[in-house]
Amino acid sequence: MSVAALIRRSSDQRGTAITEFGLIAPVFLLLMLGALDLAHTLYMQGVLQGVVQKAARDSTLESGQEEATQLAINQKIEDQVKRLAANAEVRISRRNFYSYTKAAQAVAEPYNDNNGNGKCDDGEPFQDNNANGVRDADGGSEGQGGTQAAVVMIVDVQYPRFFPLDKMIGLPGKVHLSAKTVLTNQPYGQKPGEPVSVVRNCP
Ligand SMILES: [Ca+2]
Ligand SMILES: [Ca+2]
Repeated sequence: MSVAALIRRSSDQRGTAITEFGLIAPVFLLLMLGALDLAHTLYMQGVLQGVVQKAARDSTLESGQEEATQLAINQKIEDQVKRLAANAEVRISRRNFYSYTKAAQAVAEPYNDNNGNGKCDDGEPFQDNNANGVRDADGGSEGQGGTQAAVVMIVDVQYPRFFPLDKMIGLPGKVHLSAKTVLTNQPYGQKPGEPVSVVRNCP
C-alpha cells in the first residue's frame, strides 16, 4: 500500500470515529442528565419525607396548637426545602380527624346534589359528620385539631427542573413532589366525645 493510501485510510477512520462520536454523544449526554435528574428527584423526595415526619411530630405537641408554633414549623419546612431547591414553592396542609381510622378512611360527608352540578351549593342538605359547620370532602377539619386528634400533614413542593430535560425530551418543566404523614396529637388533655353528625345546608 502506498503512503498516500495509508494517509487516506487513517483519515477515513478518523472521520468515521468523529461521526460515531457525534451520533453517540447526544444520547450519552441525555442518559447522563436523565440519571442525574432522577437521582436528584429521589434525593429530594427522601429529604422531604424526613422533614415532614419531623415537622409533624413537633406539631403533635401541645405547643403545636399555637399558631405561632405552627408558623415556625412551616417556616422550618420551607427553609429546609429551599436549601436544596431555592426556587421551590412549598404548600403545607394540616387536616384533623377524630380518629386515625377516620383519617385513613377519609369518607366525604354526603350531600344531595339537587341541581346536579357536582358540588354542594344552593342550600343543598349535607351530613356534617364532624360537626364543624362546613361540608368536608375528606370528612376532616382544617388545622391541627385538639388532644388526640389524628392529623394528616401534606407538604407539596414544586420547583423548576434542574436539568433542561423538559426542552430535550418533553418532561414537565417543574418537578412536583409530595410527602404525607398521619400522626395523633399528644394526649395533653381529656379526649372530647365523638362529634354528633347533624344535617346542615351548603351555602
Ligand atoms: Ca349542587
Ligand atoms: Ca364537616
